[in-house]
Amino acid sequence: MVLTSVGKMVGLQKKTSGIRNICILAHVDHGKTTLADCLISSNGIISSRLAGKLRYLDSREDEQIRGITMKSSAISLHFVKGDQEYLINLIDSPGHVDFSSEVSTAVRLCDGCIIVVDAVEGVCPQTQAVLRQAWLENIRPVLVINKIDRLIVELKLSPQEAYLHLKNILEQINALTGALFTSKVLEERAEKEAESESVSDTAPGDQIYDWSAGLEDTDDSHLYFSPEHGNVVFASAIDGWGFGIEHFAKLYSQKIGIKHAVLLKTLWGDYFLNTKAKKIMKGDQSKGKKPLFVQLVLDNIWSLYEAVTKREKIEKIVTSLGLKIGARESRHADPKVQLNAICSQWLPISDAVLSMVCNKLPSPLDITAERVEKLMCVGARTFDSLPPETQELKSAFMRCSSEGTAPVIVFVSKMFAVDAKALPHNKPRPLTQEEIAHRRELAKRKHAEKLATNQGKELSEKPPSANSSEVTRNTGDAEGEDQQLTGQAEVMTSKAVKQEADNKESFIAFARVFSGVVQRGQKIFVLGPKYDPAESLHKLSSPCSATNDLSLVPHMTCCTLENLYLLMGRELEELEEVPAGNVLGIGGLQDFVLKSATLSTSPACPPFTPLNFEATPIVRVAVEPKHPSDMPQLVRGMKLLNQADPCVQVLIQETGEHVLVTAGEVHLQRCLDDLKERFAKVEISVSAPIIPFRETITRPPKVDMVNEEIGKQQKVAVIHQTKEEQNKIPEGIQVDSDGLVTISTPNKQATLSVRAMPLPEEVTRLLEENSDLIRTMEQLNTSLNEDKKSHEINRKTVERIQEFKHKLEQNLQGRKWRNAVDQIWSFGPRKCGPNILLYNFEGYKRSVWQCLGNAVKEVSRYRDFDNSIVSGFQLATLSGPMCEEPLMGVCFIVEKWEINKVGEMLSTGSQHSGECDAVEHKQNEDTTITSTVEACSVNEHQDSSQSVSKSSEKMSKHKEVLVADCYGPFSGQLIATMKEACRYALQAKPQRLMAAMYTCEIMATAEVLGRVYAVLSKREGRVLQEEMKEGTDVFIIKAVLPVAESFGFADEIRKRTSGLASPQLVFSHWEIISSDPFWVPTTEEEYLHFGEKADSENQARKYMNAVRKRKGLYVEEKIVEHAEKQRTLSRNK
Ligand SMILES: Nc1nc2c(ncn2[C@@H]2O[C@H](COP(=O)(O)OP(=O)(O)OP(=O)(O)O)[C@@H](O)[C@H]2O)c(=O)[nH]1
Ligand SMILES: [Mg+2]
Repeated sequence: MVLTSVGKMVGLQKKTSGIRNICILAHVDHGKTTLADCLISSNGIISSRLAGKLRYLDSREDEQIRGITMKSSAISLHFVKGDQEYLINLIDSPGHVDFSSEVSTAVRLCDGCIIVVDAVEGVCPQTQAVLRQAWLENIRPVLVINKIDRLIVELKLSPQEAYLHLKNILEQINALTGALFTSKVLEERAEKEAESESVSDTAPGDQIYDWSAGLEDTDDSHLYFSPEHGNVVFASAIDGWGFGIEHFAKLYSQKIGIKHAVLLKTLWGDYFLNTKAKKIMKGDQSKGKKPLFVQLVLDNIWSLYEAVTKREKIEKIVTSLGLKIGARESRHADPKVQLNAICSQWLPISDAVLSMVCNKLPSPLDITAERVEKLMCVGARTFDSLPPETQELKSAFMRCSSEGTAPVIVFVSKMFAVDAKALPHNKPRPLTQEEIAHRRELAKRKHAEKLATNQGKELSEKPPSANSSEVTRNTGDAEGEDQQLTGQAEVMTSKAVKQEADNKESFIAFARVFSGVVQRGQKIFVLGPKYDPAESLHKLSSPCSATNDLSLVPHMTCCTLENLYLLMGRELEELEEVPAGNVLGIGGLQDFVLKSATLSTSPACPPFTPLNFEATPIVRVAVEPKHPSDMPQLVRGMKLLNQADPCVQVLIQETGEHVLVTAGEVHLQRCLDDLKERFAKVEISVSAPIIPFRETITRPPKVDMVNEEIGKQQKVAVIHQTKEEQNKIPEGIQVDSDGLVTISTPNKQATLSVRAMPLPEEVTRLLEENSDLIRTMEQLNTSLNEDKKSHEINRKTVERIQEFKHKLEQNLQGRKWRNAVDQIWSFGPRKCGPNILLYNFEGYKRSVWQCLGNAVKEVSRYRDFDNSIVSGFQLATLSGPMCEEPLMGVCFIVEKWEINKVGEMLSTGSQHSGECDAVEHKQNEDTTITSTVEACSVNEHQDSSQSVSKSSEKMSKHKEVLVADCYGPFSGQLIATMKEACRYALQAKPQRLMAAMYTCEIMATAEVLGRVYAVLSKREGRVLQEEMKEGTDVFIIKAVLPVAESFGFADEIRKRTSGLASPQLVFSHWEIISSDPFWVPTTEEEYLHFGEKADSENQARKYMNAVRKRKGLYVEEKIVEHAEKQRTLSRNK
């Protein structure tokens, strides 16, 4: 196979119908990169002998060492099938959960994907996840069942058993697809019904979904994986073979004379061959017959493997298959090599997979209207609400045209860093003949000189070698020295330049052209995610070009496309232009694009919907340079890292620490390596992982720590404890026995009563799941309040909000929660978190449900300050009293909010100074009087010219303002007071910490099962489920594990089980730690059980104190108690 030239590729890029943009998706280690190797070797980029060993697309060192892919990377391949030529832009993606964001970036650029499933492990959690991602992006999948050799060699299944096993896997994966499909159809149907109610006639062209009628009459057969539809390939990537049943159907239709079409339908399934009648009959097992697939396909493969391992009849098989095996392979001692040589000729995997891709996956021209609309409509908007110019662009997407007039639309899904040295224009160009000759001459001369000096100095023990490699090495040396002698200055300068290039990371945008032709040097708009064509279009002068002044337009900049590249795995090839439908690399966007962006020549283009990321960044560490002076490099490095990774978060905490937030341990390690070796290039020290906690409250317990009912026994320490508690609460704050906290602002103008209540678990979960929706509601409400003409709200969004409200109502039942849902004032922290603020006092009405249309335009005395209360609540929920971690599942109810007239007046401020009412100010007379006197004297002193005959009313008002002034602005006081009130209200209830939990699925064989359990229980893991994988001796264990205990877990499991089990941890939920961090024994029973000091382990307190220590907060710890040891020592002296 000859290498395809760049020129050829450029030609292929122009034939859009022959392009396939695909990615390979699977669970970790199911063989994606190995499969990619096989496909690459078909293009001669790597040798077929190395395919599967090289893992060419894993170009990073750590990827090779660890054996897992961490970055998705792309390569373009050329494939010829019959008289058709195809260009396949292939993207290999990582399977490890930590890198699932890389999958999202890959999927966005593709039209189809290959799902790989390990024949032994079957459908795994990530298989499910990637299938869902493919589904969300509306790209079409095909299936490769890989590692079938393991069924033969490892599991030693018979062909019949293997058939059943494979059937099982297919059923599993189809069940997944079915679940995705059904939910979607139902959703679509509901939407259609709603639509047809409101809009009676839609243009026939707009009919997007052909399944409008519902499930019964929906043709979903093309969605499922089935060998007879040609979207399944059975393969062993490592042995280089793979086939779809079409291959065998063709073969046997000639051999046994049954029609090709019939065979295609019956080769997979419960059919058998009646040899006498030469007929295919249905029903295999009942008659004890072999299914066709076993008889005609699997039996052959099994006997080939047997023959090769036993080294019998190999030649016979080879000749009967009509293959030619090289002498080297046929005599090779390792049967694997022979197998590979035979199989890859007999059933070449690349042919099978690539022809399936070309037949079954769509070209860029087949992009569906549905997908286009999804890409174009961000958030709550409907396609119809977009400006007409924008709607017109839909047809450009659909045409995917490469004509000069077509608008250019490009999506950048990630930025990746490459060493500047690796860029084509920085690479050393091959030497010309003359240069080579010149160098050779120099080298020879030098060599001769060296030999002469050597002989003169010492007698070498080694005879001068005649070995050719030695000579070349010497010449190399000679060349170096020669250069040093002759052109030292030159070397110096080139060194400096080189070093500069060394240190430089160049960022390439990983992108796809959706319409038009991008050209090198072209000017183009960069549209940020918040860019809104509706708002900006009229600001731009039509005909607008990228050279216009863009400072007026928010979220839009203009840049020049400096370089365009063809992505070829580790290599980049420079291109002049790239037509629509291709994946490409773009240089020079470093300063314009952070992680992803939309580029277009048309300002009407909307930004694409953001990528769906599945992973939640949860592992955070603080980093600092070993040498403080390296700080600037570190900061720069972190910025680069942030740009180069789609998922990492880089932030500076309030404490000044530089923090990295990553998706998991493996991801963390990669980020740190990158930071140290590529981006910052300084020594760094890394803190232990910062484990996130949440703070919450619970209902008072019914039983005590020794499981006795509370209330029945004598309370020994009750008095002692209550005293202590009272000490905590400062003066001026009243806490009643029910936990209602009443507190006034420092200037005593307002009084708040707040109570905290735990939210039911389901509500907390609902809030968490719907945080995006809550954020959208918040945005809608703000724009309503500002009386901005807000854009039309998507009906779907309204429905979702209604459903959300309904669910909340369902879950907030009972006397306590009467009318609660309607009284929701805000969510927090950050206005979208899992805590609720309710108002429950007369004379106020405000609702988060405004956006549903029941807006209350209410003017009341509270109105000017309600933002302060909400802000106070936001602050309180952002950091709780236990260890300043965010709250979760807490409801604060404001039961009273009184503002005195003065306070009110302060709100209206100086504007109304003339119409000031008589100030009644009974409650706080004492304080006011004393301070007004002071204020007064100061005032008079300062301003002696002031007339004495001022009206007393005016005077008093003036004084009040001054009083207020000494405590700062009133709104600020309210914020602080609200925050305090929330905190004390919390502390009046039993507080608990919540720990982040991972779920993990571990596959382990029976013999290591015990060890897996041991590790799990040591780390406080809880096993949820254990089941045996059908047809294997592998157990699947599902467990939950606190994040706090998870560091090193994967490694420990791997070590203890000698690598036989390896878990993947995925963040799942927050769980309350049942122990009370402030617990001290209070009853006699508890005293008896735990002792007076109760110094047995309290997990929650340990966690809490660790966090407090890290944050530099006061930690209540008894360092030495009773100090008996010391006393004895001193006496002995
Ligand atoms: N027996 C057998 N082993 C295979 C086959 N294909 C791949 N492997 C092995 O499976 C392991 C993982 O292969 P990779 O190609 O790196 O898997 P991957 O899906 O790219 O893994 P990640 O990128 O980390 O998700 C390697 O050790 C391969 O040698 C196969 O067909 N048969
Ligand atoms: Mg891989």
